[in-house]
Amino acid sequence: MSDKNQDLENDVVTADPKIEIKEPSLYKVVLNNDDYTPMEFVIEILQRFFLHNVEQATQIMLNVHHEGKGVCGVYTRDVAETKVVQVNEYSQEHEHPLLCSMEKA
Ligand code: TYC
Repeated sequence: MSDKNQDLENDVVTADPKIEIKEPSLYKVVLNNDDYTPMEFVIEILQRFFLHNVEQATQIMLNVHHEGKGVCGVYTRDVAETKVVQVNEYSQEHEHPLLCSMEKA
């Protein structure tokens, strides 16, 4: 089985028993805390890449700051991978050590 097919795992029952549909696996995109990235920059990331409003973004940032990590959003694998790359590139361009990663949901 290919890697991508392992991402299809949740059976969906259809009217026709011969037809088996699998839903894609979901992944959490996670922000990790650090001591140097400005809080305002993290809030900007959460608005720019995850479309949170400023209140949601502030809450998620503070949760990461206090708990060590936090979920920005849940996506299919390709979307999650793209967001991780975009956030890490944007943080590097701005010379902040902010780290974004993903975990199976
Ligand atoms: N801990 C950082 C500070 O005090 C803020 C921060 C929050 C950094 C969330 C990263 O994912 C993060 N400036």
